[in-house]
Amino acid sequence: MASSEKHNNDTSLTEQDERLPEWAPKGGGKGFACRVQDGVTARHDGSISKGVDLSFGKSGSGTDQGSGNGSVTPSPVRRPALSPEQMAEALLSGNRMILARAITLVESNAPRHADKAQELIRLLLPHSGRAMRIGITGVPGVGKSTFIEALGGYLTGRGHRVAVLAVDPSSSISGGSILGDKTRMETLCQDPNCFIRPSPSSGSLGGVARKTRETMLVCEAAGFDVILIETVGVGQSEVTVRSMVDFFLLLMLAGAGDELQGIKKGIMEIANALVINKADGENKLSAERAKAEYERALHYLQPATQGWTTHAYTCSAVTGDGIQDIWDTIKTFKKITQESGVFEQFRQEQTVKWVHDMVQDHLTQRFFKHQEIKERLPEIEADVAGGRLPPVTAVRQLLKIFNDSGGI
Ligand SMILES: Nc1nc2c(ncn2[C@@H]2O[C@H](COP(=O)(O)OP(=O)(O)OP(=O)(O)O)[C@@H](O)[C@H]2O)c(=O)[nH]1
Ligand SMILES: [Mg+2]
Repeated sequence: MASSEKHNNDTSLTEQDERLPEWAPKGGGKGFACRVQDGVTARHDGSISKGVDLSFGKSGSGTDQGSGNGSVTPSPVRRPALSPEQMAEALLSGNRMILARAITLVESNAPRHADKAQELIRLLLPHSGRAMRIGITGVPGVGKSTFIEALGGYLTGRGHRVAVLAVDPSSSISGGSILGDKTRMETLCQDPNCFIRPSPSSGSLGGVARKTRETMLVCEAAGFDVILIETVGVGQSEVTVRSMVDFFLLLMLAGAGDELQGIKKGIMEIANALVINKADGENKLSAERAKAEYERALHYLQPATQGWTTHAYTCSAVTGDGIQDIWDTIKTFKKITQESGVFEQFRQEQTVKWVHDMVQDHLTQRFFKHQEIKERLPEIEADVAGGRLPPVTAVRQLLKIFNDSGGI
């Protein structure tokens, strides 16, 4: 139709562009005006429109919004694909939009992304490892997100660059506390020296952990020097996070006289610091009492890290009291363990364990996805459940099926 043709050809924005659409009632006036908007250089997610000069590297303007020289082709559908080399180069030069894209690539479950993601990790690996990696755990509601907001803000205020990641296996079912966390970390979210990434939301705990580990490496290569990983202190996720951080902090609450109840001894044994949160207002006194009780309990436990005595502390994530003390503790821990060599040794052990975990994950996946196993498994399971087949024999049978059909 003539009017829309004119519309498409005329992209200059003048008063004359305000014209009545054909569906407007007669005499509708300017309230029914419509205008054609010019294209923009960057789309809502910060990606760059096709046609924009994509010169990565140190010479650029420091953003990835393009050169803004007007060479814009409006409304491209796809973002330009970047090679792992281009991504790595942009990341190392501090390009934040590329950081989000690189993490999305690393987190992708699509088989076509796997090789590219691994190549990217390989390129970034030599530039990673320089951050202090801190795990933060505690029961729901203890104040993990509020604590991270307080500690993160304290650190960015002192020139650190902080990446906040999460391992939340429940997010694969419920969407997790992703939105909740982002709203609770409102100030930190807007801090240019902080990057917050919610938990990858699919797969087993092993899968989520692998992605978080790789995301951590990407953030380190991008120049973040403190990594905070939040995980909820129930189930297995805290043990998994322990295996990827240098310092592990357990947040706790002061109970009414029964401080040690409900706390798994195991989790205290893997912590480098017990922090009684919400030590403010009326709670302050009971928090101090809880601290003394935990100190006594810690006496009977093996220290989590050789050469470091785990202590209890109090803090208030809301008022910020005690936050500086905790950061000083983490710095002292780093100094002592680096000097003794325990820091490096622990990281090496973690990397080796990571390899073992990945082999285990791969083999398990391959096994259960194998066609012949899928066909025979229900019958064998039924026999085991019905008491007709001993579990050990079932395992032998399954492994034989897998081996004989070329599974390995
Ligand atoms: N008084 C006081 N309240 C706090 C403190 N820290 C957190 N809270 C409150 O405790 C509630 C839970 O805090 P969150 O930071 O969401 O706790 P969380 O551990 O991240 O919770 P989940 O993500 O659900 O596991 C919120 O209402 C906070 O305002 C504190 O130091 N003092
Ligand atoms: Mg939280």
